[in-house]
Amino acid sequence: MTRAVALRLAAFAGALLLAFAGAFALGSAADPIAAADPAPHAGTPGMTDGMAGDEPGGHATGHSDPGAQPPGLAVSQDGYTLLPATTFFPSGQQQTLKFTIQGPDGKPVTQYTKTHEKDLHLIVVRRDLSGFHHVHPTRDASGAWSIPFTFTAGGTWRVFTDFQPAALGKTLTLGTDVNVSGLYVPVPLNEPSAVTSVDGYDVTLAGNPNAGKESELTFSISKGGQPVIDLQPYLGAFGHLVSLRSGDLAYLHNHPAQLATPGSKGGPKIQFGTTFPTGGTYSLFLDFQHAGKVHTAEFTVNATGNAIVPPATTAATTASPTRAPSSTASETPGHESTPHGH
Ligand SMILES: [Cu+2]
Repeated sequence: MTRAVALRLAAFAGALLLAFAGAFALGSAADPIAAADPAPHAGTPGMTDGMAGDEPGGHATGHSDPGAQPPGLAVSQDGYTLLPATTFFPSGQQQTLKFTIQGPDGKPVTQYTKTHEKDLHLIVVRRDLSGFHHVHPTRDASGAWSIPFTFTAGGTWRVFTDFQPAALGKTLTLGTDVNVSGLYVPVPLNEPSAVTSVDGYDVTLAGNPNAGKESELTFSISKGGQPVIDLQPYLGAFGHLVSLRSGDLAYLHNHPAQLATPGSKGGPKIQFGTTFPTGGTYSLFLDFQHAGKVHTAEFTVNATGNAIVPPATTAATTASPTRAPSSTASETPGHESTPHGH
């Protein structure tokens, strides 16, 4: 089942749910337990030091410590803790996603070292790896981060914060789960493919995704059969690649080695060095900017070391896109509503 089909099923199931909702409301109104608010609970306990996810000016190479966990699996690490203001949200309504990063002194962190032009990168995705967003919240004087955000469907969503405290010589990626009410229809991953489409762009992927050693991944972007040769720098790079491991959503964030100075042009190829920590299936989300808009291309990759070879004639033969809900970067509030400089 493709994601597009799953979405249509979700819409149909939603109509069914409305039909049942009245009966359910009658039942729950008489039941004080069912009507009670769920109590907040803590996230996962702190885990061990992970690989550096986002190294300024280069790409994540990963430490060679074989016992280390990848980033993004813990809510607390090295004395820093992600503290969401709430972990309960309704779906389909714009809410304020608000949180602090608590430092080793117990206070909200207010001093950051920028990575890729931002003090903090916020990645939001549902646990089934649908609905990916990469946005940039704003921070108030007290250290609280916030951004308007709409969770498009029910389910458990993962919120990652990718940042470097000024007092720490490395980046951290802390993650927490949040609970979104509303209909939950899990969306299966797309089959692995060397070709995808987003917003009228055709994107191909070539490379040998290895586990445990660096793999070179090359994305090529075309539009209407023509290679795109005027990609714009977005947050200091021609591409940003977030890879999430299926199963536990371990987090990798990579940037191309090639520099993207202001006003320069990139494309059609964007190359990344990526170290998948283990074998397994990963969702890859490539952000790139063209003609003033940010787009997110999505791939499913099996880290097996086997070559991914795109077909020779990709642009004209690309199938209709199978899309995750709300993964269009241009719809993302943070890309439009927050200034890119601080
Ligand atoms: Cu970012």
